[in-house]
Amino acid sequence: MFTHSIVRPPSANFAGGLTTAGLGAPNLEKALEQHERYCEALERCGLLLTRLAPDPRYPDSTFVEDTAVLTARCAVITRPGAMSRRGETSTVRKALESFYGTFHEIHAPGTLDGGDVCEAGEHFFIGVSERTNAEGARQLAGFLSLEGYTSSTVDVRGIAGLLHLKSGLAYLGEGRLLADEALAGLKAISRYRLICVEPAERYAANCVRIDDRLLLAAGYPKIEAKLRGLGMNVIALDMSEFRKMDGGLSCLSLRF
Ligand code: CIR
Repeated sequence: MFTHSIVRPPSANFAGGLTTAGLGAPNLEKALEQHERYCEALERCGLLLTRLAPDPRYPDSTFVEDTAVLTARCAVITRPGAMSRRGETSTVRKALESFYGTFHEIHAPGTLDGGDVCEAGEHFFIGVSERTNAEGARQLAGFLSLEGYTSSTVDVRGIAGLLHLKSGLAYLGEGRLLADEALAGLKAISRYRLICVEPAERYAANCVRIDDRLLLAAGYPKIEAKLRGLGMNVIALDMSEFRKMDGGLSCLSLRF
């Protein structure tokens, strides 16, 4: 059960971050508004927020999820795959020091983005992607094993349009995974109950479950109806400005 979350609003130069979306430049005012709604939703789920100050040194730093992997027993500080994002980890680590006693850290030549790590109870799926290399995945698997967790790697490099594993995969609890159709055939996830997201709605595959609530991107009616039909308590959030910067819903927060 999560009790806390770390968030950081986009900085004034948010539009200068990395993107491949081709959806145009984000509107900062709208992004700040959407971020605030997102924070309110986390609070509605009962989480206590640590709000970091915007950091204009790193235009992508609102995507805090990529800087750490948080488990009930330890925090792992990542080494982001994009050079322009490497420095984002230090302020997040500082904020985590008041909550965690055990830290591990990904070291060179390993790279790992938190967006590639999907926690499913005591098991973790680790994506190998354009950002997370095999060495980063190996180091994380070692740390998780030390702490008593299991893990498996999922290579998403061949899947067009998926920046991170979690761009297309989310754990919904009770053995259920929400998955982009392109991931559905993978052996690594075959023993889970899959709820597939069709290509037109693939952005919504990145969602966040907090206890009995599900934070989902707004504007994807088929998957929203399907999840509501399964009894999920959906909170739909407009993510349009973050999508323009390749950001999914989960990447705006660290939850622990
Ligand atoms: C990047 O390319 O690194 C950012 N513009 C987006 C990061 C999104 N992170 C995530 O989905 N975990």
